[in-house]
This record gives sequence, C-alpha cells and structure tokens, in this order.
Amino acid sequence: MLIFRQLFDPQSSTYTYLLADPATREALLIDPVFEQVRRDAALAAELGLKLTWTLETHVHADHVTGAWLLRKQLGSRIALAGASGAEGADRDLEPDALVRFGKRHLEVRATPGHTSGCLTYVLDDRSMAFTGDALMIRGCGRTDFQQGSARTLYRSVREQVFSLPDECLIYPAHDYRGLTVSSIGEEKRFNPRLGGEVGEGDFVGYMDNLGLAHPKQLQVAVPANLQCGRPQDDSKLAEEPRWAPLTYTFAGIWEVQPQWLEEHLRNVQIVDVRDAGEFSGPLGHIPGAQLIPLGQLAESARALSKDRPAVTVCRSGARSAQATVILRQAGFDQVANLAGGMLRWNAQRYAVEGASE
Ligand SMILES: N[C@@H](CCC(=O)N[C@@H](CS)C(=O)NCC(=O)O)C(=O)O
Ligand SMILES: [Fe+2]
Repeated sequence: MLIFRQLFDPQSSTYTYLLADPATREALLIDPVFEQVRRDAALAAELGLKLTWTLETHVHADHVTGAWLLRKQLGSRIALAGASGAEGADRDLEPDALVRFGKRHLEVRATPGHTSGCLTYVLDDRSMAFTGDALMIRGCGRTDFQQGSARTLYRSVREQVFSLPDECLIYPAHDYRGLTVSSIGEEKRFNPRLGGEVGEGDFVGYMDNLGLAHPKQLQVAVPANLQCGRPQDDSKLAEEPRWAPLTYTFAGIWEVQPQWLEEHLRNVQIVDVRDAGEFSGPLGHIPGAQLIPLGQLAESARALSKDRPAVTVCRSGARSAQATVILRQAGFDQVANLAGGMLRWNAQRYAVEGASE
C-alpha cells in the first residue's frame, strides 16, 4: 500500500510527488517547488501525514526548491546527490542508497547527464521510477549547461533506467505538453531521442541541435538550489497572515475556526453571503454580521472597509469560500472563511441572532 499524489507547478511545469506509507503516515516529497510549499504542507496536513524527507532529483535550473522552507516549517530533512555540489543538505545520497519512509523505501540510482548530480528514485517494488530530467515522457533533459553531457545521459538512461521492468511507471520532473506518466516499455519503444535503435552518436547529434532558450529562472534558481532553496533575502518569504491563526486548505482557501471568531467578534467585519431568507432563517446569523448575498458581493464589496479583516460566512462554508476569492480579487488582503459555516457555528452553540423558529 502506498499513498501517492502527483502535483504540478504551472509556472515551471514541474511535477512534485508525494509518497507516504499509509501504516506509519511517514511521507516524502520529491522535487517540491518553493512557491507551492503552502499547498504541499496543506495537503500533507489534510491527509494526516508527517513529512520526513524532501528529495531532489537534481539541482534545478528553472525553479527554486521548496526543501529549505519545508524543513523550516515542518522539520523535514533534505536529501540530494552528494555529487550535486549543493550545500546544506541533511543527507548526501550516493548510488544504491535507500531512503526509507515508514515500511517503504526508494532506491537511489545515479543518472547523470542532464546535470552531474542527477538521481533517479526507484520504488521498492520497482513499480514506479522518478527519473527527474534524465528521462522525460518522449523526451529527456537538455545537456547544454550545468555540466551536462549527452554521452553520459545516454549511458545513464540505457543502463540505469531502461534496465527496469517494462511495466515500471515513469514519473518525470517536468512535462511541457500535459503528459503525466509513461512506462519503461513505452519509452523504450517510442522515445524519439533514446528509444528504439537510437545509438549514442545519434543521441549526441540530436542533443547538439535542440536549440532551446535558457530557462527564464536560471540565474536565480541555480544559486538558490545550490543552497537547497535557502533565500538570500528572507523578505522574499511569503508573509503568513498575522491577524488570526488561519489555516490554509489544500483547496487554496484561508480559514478561521469558530472559536477564534467568537472571541474576536468586535475585531472583524463578518460578511454573511447567504440569501436574505437564510439570514433570518432557522440558523440565524452571527451577531453584527452584514448580509451581502454572494451574487452581489463583487459589486457591494465597496461597502466594506479594507482596514479591518473580513470573515465570510454561509450555511456550510462553501459559498463563503468563494466569497474570499471574490474579496481578494477586489483588493482585500485580510480575508478568511469561517470553517464549517453557520452549521458548525450552531452545532458548537455559539450565539446567534435573528433566528426564526
Ligand atoms: N522554458 C522553460 C525551460 C525549459 C527547460 O529548459 N527545461 C529543461 C529542464 S530543467 C529541459 O531539460 N528541457 C528539455 C526539453 O524541453 O526538451 C523555462 O523557462 O523554465
Ligand atoms: Fe532540470
């Protein structure tokens, strides 16, 4: 048994993989992205997982890793190739090393060529391999910078990756066309650069003529990743909201708990986005709440102050989640959804007014 999630960063077309042992709840992330740390941490929390490791397939040139920030926030440990030249890892991985998470593990294979420190991680039962930018779906990593070498990459893929069983699924670090997964058998047959009868000389000729522009983030990403994603300037760290102990959900919504709201009713503006009938219906409304039905919120947001935090409320917490999105688009920074809406508020017996019998 394995918990497995494939996550995507649209900015850099990077895949991040979450793997966890359902028995012990120990988890690891392969190739987390700095800007997605909040999302990944929320997912791990919602699934009840303890993040123990972040692994890099290589020192990326197109995005900054989330490894350092995840270690700071969740206490996970950082591992990547000793050959990567990166500083600040908790473990330097060598070929044949095992990275354990609960009762499961990944086996480390050295697959240099895209960079000199590229690793492929193979799941213990050889059903999945995380190939980074060594082998991509019908493609492979470029070899024109970061100590890249087409000859080395050819041998890595042929010897270390294509030696896996044909059924083994291939999960790369990137895809630029919307493809998510392949298999060894498929890539051996159909990979235009490395499959079929393609020889080493053919591959080198192909790679010498890719003609790709350098990644836009190259100058920022490589130095940051050589420090495992530690920002030079701490002010770049995304500000966590300070006005309340908010939770960020995997759905991308900031939430506040009923108990906090009950204790701080006077400090916030409560925006109830239900219809008028519900506002004075059996569930009543929170004392001091303003009624602005969701359909009118975009237009009526002007009536609200941007200087006081806004908490949105509805029956279950669903419409009010969308209300936070609308208010943020209207320029409100301090916005949160009341978790569980009026249903939970009533179930926990907090004060209401205007309730019909
Ligand atoms: N346009 C992308 C760069 C894409 C790129 O160069 N990707 C690297 C991976 S770090 C690669 O090896 N690409 C191989 C290919 O696209 O064939 C960006 O600016 O981030
Ligand atoms: Fe790469």
